[in-house]
Amino acid sequence: DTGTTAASLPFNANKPAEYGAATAVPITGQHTVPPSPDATGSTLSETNASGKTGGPAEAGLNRVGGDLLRVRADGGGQVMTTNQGVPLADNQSSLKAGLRGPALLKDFILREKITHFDHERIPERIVHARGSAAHGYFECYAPLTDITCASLFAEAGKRTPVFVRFSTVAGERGSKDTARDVRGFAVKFYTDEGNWDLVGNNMPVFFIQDAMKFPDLVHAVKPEPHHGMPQAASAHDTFWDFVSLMPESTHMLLWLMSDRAIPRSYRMMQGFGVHTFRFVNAQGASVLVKFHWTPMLGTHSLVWDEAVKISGADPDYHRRDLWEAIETGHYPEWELGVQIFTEEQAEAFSFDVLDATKIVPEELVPITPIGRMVLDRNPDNFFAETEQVAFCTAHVVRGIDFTNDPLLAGRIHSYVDTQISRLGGPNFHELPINAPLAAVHNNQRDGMHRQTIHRGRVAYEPNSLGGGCPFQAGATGFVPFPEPIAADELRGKPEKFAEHFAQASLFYASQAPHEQRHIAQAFRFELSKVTVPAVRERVVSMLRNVSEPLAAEVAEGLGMPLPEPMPRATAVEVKPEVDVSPALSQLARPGDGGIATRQIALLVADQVNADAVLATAQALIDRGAMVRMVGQHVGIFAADDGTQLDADASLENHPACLFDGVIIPDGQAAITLLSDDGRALEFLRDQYRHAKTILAIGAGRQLLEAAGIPLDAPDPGVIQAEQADARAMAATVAALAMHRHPERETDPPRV
Ligand code: HDE
Repeated sequence: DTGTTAASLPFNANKPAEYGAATAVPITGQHTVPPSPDATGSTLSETNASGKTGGPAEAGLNRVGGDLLRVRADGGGQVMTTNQGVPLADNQSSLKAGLRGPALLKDFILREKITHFDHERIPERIVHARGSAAHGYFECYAPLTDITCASLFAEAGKRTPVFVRFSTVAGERGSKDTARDVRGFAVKFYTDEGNWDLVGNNMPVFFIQDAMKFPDLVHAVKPEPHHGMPQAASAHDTFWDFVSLMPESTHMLLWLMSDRAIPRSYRMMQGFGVHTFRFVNAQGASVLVKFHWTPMLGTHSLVWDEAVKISGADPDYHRRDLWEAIETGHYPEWELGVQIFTEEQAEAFSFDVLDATKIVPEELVPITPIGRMVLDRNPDNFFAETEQVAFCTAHVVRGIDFTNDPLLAGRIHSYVDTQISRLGGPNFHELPINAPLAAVHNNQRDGMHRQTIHRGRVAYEPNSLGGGCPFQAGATGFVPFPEPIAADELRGKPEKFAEHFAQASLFYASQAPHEQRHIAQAFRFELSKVTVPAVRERVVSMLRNVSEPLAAEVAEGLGMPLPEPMPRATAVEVKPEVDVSPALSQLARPGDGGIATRQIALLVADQVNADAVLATAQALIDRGAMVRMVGQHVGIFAADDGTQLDADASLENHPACLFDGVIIPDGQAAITLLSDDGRALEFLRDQYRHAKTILAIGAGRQLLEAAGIPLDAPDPGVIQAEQADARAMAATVAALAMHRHPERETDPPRV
């Protein structure tokens, strides 16, 4: 006996008798009652019932009423057990011969706990390893029965549950969110006629035209195999070596070097199905379609210097943003649209719609809105849902079919195949997050980790012993579109696939001046990390076929002479239908003009002007913005009227890159303090350099001067006001709604 009384032990309130002879008699543990879902502090959001959470199905919704409640576990108020359900007296100390004795092999409780732990990890995805996901629903605007018999598009207002995972491509599971990269945009629709996975990206084209090249592409972009560097970055030799030998990647490289590759938020990026798909109606007639997701908040990006700094300040930046928006009830929303065209139209295009390195310009085929998607519930468990979800392009439903895009063909195989090793066998469709809400009946049996208990002795077809069941649906089931094919077997590509530059030029020409500038800067940065001069040269020679000014700017930035243009793969002159497509600029989709969920820093220090702090905070909060007081430390500051202000962020733990805008309140003493603080000055310089909105009230102007912010030229993003009055706040809100003020940017930056 150590002589210590149980009550005085500070270590583990649930296990008062942890030491000495008292351990011979296990003591019943204690538990605290968890807060109700409504209580503040709860991280659960079950109140946001979606079809997948078990809320009652409303009229006109899917007839399936499945939910995840059946598999949810919650230990609140429960006794602890082994995996066999045996209640545990003690799961904190191993079983030993004597208090100081050796641990005993028969301790099945220790062994079960450690064994399970030893096997907790599963292989990460080969690509798109890092991601974040959420539940929600898709709502159809109007019946599309004339062009597709897909049940989710059958009725106006019909809701289908969805689970959506956003991801980066190159980085490993624990890598940063703000790498320059493509973003995955994968949607699983749990329709009442089975699951449909629309596994897209935030860019409408891809690097390669044929699935055969995918392993090469991924080997080139992933960390180099000898030393495992760099993590989550395309800025290295092997990537640029490969793509510069593959001119078909030019168009995608323009997108990758554009601001699209560093989105401000998953909630503020477009999504694309990339390939041309088919809609098929009940009569078997087909049209070609391209899928587009458009965010209601508009398309917005970071700037590169900001993305680099966020990588250090908050590697989970996009994950946190999505999670917090949903927890605070600001449910992200996208509109689904389709470009609809016929085979005959497609044949007349200057490009091939089976070529995934090409878009169909919106000026050629406009987007028809067909529904909206709302994400309104965070997952309960990251592993069970976000990690185990298995998206497969092969998962289509009646009314939706493939085209002969050779990239898509490889994907139809790859996704199912990869889940078998990643999720440990062919029954991954039974994992709760993957299981369709529609019933599953077939003669597939057994395999690793089978959950279903099939009844009866019939597992074959045809059968008479089971009454011929399960029976084939015939014409009411999935019938492939009967595309006529008569051709020689060969390995090759259509003529039109050989044109690699026209749409890259179109993309570049369609960008706003600051977007073009960012593209040139991104090429400069990435290629400056390439160590082999011949690789840099090849990329610049490629760019000469896209835009001479762009090639010249990049060459100058790399201190190299202009190389000869890259020889073209085809002598055939392509006459593009459009030379400029305004829809390709992010400015074309500014969003709803609001500032909801924008992160605003309110700088505070002792003696800050209380009126200015409270008035600005209120005005921004009223419009849905997220306002944080950022102090020289976290905790309490005394304002000039004695009000206690509680800062929940500090200049040290929340640098400028994490905010969309900053307010400098009035208060001479506070401004003097901040003017002597290098962190405060750096905060303002970064806000300015990253083209964000700054509001300075009264004496706040002195902080701008101390930080060296240029105040000579008018700048709609730098607002100075004597008071936090309605006029000042209106100007600030308007400036924040513009997202950034790129007209302020210079290269190199002035500040
Ligand atoms: Fe993928 N891709 N991909 N991909 N992809 C995977 O599947 C593949 C491509 C995309 O959040 C893998 O489950 C091949 C285009 C997303 O879980 C793998 C080819 C587009 C996700 C795979 C492509 C995508 C993946 C890795 C060329 C946009 C993440 C783990 C033929 C239209 C889904 C996995 C999630 C994931 C193969 C090209 C989007 C290996 C062979 C084009 C969003 O199966």
